[in-house]
Amino acid sequence: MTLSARLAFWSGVLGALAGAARCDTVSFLSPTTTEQPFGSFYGQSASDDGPERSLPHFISGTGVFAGNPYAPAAQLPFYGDSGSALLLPSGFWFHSGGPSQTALLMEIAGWRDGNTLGWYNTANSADFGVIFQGSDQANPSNSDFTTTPVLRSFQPSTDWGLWLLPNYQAPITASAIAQDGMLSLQHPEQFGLFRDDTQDLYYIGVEDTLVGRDFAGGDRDYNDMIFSLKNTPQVPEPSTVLLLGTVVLGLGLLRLRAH
Ligand SMILES: [Ca+2]
Ligand SMILES: [Ca+2]
Repeated sequence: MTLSARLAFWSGVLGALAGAARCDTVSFLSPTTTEQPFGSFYGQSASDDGPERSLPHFISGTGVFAGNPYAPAAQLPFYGDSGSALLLPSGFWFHSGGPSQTALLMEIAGWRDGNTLGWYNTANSADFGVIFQGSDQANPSNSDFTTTPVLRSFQPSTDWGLWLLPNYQAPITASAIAQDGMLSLQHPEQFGLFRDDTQDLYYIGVEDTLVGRDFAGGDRDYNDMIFSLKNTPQVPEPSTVLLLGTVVLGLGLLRLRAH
């Protein structure tokens, strides 16, 4: 084998390993949940806060968010249930290797001083962490949309979801999350989940008053908290690496014999 052929071979092997490392990082209760085109459902949202300040405006960098350097300014797809006329978001959770990086980008909410966001272990909701405290503020006020991102890094469990405790001022407890929290698995309609595939980055908007599965509650502008999220893909299981290594070694031995 020539040197260039060897390099091509090993870069192929490394590429295969990297591909194995990039596990799917979001899962849904409903198997029909897929990426939906921008413009349907969330794209038609109005807002009680005033015109042109709902989540889709932030995603597309339009309305009051025009020129905001932290708005993705793209028509990103969102995750919804294509089996429903309402495009219901399905309960979702992440599967990742951590740590996760997040940036609070916007809060337009009467409860912006109290809304608290965190992660929880989907196998045990007593295992949880706070991501953004109520006192964290990305923009100065409900009428000043200048973003100064609040950056956070956290190490969640392997399978984890998001919770929001609306206007919660007391120390966070597991029972408060279970009783009062809006969990991504039980209340997926509180979260708008968008994904920028080019950067493996999620943009998530939260509604801090109960929307309900009939979408009759809240004003559904999903701008009460807007943040980006980047997860670390889970590394392959040691057994997978061992198997791939054995295959590579076997291929090498076969090549040696062929010579
Ligand atoms: Ca806040
Ligand atoms: Ca709202």
